[in-house]
Amino acid sequence: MKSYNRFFALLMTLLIISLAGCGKEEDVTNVGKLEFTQALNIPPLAEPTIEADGTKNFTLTMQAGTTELLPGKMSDTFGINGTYLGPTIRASRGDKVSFNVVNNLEETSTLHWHGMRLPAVMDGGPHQMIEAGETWTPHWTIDQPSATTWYHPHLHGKTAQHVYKGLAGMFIIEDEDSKKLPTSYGVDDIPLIIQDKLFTSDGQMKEDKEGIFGTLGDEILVNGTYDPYLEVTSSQVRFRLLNGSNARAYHFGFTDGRSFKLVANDAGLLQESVTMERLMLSPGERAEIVVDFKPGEEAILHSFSGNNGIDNGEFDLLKIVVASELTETIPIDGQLSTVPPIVAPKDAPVRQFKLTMENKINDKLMDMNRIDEIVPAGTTEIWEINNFGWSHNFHIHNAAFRILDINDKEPSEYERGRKDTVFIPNGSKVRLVVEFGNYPDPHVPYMYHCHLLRHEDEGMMGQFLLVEPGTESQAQTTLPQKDNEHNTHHE
Ligand SMILES: [Cu+2]
Repeated sequence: MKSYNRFFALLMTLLIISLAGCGKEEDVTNVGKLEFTQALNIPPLAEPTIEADGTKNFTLTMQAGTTELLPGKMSDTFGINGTYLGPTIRASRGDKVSFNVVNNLEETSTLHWHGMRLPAVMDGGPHQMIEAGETWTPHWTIDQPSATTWYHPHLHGKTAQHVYKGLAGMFIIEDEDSKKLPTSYGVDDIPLIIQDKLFTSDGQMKEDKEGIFGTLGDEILVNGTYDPYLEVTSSQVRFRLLNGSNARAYHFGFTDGRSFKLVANDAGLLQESVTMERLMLSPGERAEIVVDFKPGEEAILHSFSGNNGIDNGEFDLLKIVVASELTETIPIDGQLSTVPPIVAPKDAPVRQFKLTMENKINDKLMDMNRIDEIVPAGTTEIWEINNFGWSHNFHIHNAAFRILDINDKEPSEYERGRKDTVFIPNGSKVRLVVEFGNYPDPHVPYMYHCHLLRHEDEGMMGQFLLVEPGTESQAQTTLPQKDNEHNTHHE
């Protein structure tokens, strides 16, 4: 029965892709169109104020504005402390951090810390709404290995629109291990936020409300820069890749076929680097790569085409122009992460999740008042995800996981690190060993969901409570109609 369903799902997807394709999807490309004339924008590092107890306090102001995304054309955009995207936040493991998230938009939003281990009430999910004009003040202690994480709104039904308009930024966590790699921000440690866009002829961003996956653009912005180039001055550069797109997946590589070293998956460093030439990231996923450069050369970071419906098309992403004299850095060698891999305990509980054509999880659409799963805090479980629908992916809040197997086969070497978001190909079964954070709260749920933002907005999301182990049977399975939705205050 299962294999029949999978076969049927695969057949349907092929049919839809070929219909949707009809020349359009497959021909999408910007290759040959770019001249690489704009210096890549590097989002500024957010400057915290240090409170008496050492807490790093950051102010993030969400606002509307206009931005020259395409040369000579102004687009209506959203941004954080600016008109498009937000600053990069950098903090170290052990740091106490706090935020003033000011909503100067004319509408409600939220700000979610994707990849962060923190109490549910600080998570910035659909329940932590920030009304227009209000300020939300989350705070927590960073307690997880170094990683490239990010922040973006998570208002139910509006996530796609808010992220697409520009509300997103990178959040870098450092520890002793991450210092084995280049760390000079903007010099040899470069953030790359990749987003695809559809533009009207007068330069406004437009969303696709019709397609199966949501917006799949034909133009690319990197850190908000169109037609970008980057000058590098170091023999070895670490790039932090963030797929900040609504639906598109990228197969990263270089047009000259050069290899690079993958050093981190979403939620942390690998045990050792893996040399590779192509790397796929679906929406919300991150990776860190280290690339070697020779004096005076040029290289083009590119996305190659795939056949998953969300990755059709060829794109040049960034031209890298290498200086004639380079700072030599120590080659990456040996052990990177000293954090033990996530291991499933014997008799680890297994939960099953079924993704379907109607963008449902276990035959249900998201309900803000329904708790779908109750998980003992601090435990490690196996989550088995079976995809009978389109291409989807799966993100779990306040957790890190390791891919146990994909269709019963061990994952490739490059996808054995710590992750929080994973691509689930149509017709596949992916098993994850999930290590949950240890912040029990019987009242406020965390989310798990597809990170194709249209799917998420349409309800491809579930809610789980983390509770004190042993109290699972007493936990509530419904939430009061309106609570915990007014946790902000007027300034
Ligand atoms: Cu999906």
